[in-house]
Amino acid sequence: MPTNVTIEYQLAEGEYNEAKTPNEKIIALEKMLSTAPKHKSAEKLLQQIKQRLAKLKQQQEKEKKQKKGQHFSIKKEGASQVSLIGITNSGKSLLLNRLTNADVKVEEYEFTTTMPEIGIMDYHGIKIQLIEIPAIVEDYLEKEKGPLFFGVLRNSDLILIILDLSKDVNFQLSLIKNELKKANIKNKTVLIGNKKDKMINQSLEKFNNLFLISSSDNLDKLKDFIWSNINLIKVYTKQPGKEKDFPPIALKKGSTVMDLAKEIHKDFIKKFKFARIFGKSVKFSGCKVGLEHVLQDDDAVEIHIE
Ligand SMILES: Nc1nc2c(ncn2[C@@H]2O[C@H](COP(=O)(O)OP(=O)(O)O)[C@@H](O)[C@H]2O)c(=O)[nH]1
Ligand SMILES: [Mg+2]
Repeated sequence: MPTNVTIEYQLAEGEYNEAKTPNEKIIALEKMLSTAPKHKSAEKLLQQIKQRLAKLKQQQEKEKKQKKGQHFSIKKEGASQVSLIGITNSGKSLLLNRLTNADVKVEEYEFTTTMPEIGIMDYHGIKIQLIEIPAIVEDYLEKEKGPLFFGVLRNSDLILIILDLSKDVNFQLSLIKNELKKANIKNKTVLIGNKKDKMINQSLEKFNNLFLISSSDNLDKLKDFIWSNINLIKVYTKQPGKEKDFPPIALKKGSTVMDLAKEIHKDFIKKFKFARIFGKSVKFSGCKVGLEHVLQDDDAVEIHIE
């Protein structure tokens, strides 16, 4: 114990020794700091307190940031969650509005979207959740809400990188890829070149799987493109002699008749006799198959039970 400490200091030190949480420790250390003697021989003591305090605060800050990143996620709705990212003004909001039921502000000025915006896209009766993330900038993770927004990407089944074709695409892509890399986000990405109508002279050959579009184009092909990059198939159920039922059911790629039967009703498997398939996964329409048969996109399945 250094010389000449006050009773207040001793009490504060007692509190520190008994503190259980980092926050309690910080409060006690602050008390110690304000009550510690200020004369020359106590310099070392002051230094020690300050160091401990700084370390604890730093730790607390770090934990706060991490928590933010982890805990912000948008509740998944529909069969899949797809995020849109890109530089400001690349046309993300307009695309979101056109693809979904969203009605988000679209403006000529920059940084219009300041919070994630959500919409539901209908794809042949399958609901897909689309989320626009506020525009990518350098050092995104260091921005106040950066970890929060990147948290959404981590949760997404697919990330659409929206490139503005009226500006340098190489620059945009390296900025975006670099930010994703720094954040260690490894979710699947695909490229969409937007504002095709205003494309500047630049070579796009090296980008494979790049989908080009402008706001005057029909969206059907873009929807197909998005769907083909999601790890799902859509399968229709059907009653004998009738048209296929609507809406279809979304299943993981590689799913079997058994997976479909489970989705519909648990008793289906017990009573299952055979299924007839109308679609790509069979050689002829109405082919009889068993529970292990692997389904394909757009198959219609007639399940026969005892
Ligand atoms: N010429 C052209 N303009 C577009 C296209 N898509 C969006 N825009 C315009 O680009 C601006 C920015 O659009 P916005 O959707 O707000 O971009 P965001 O910042 O990425 O969300 C608006 O003025 C849009 O009307 C397009 O395909 N062609
Ligand atoms: Mg926007």
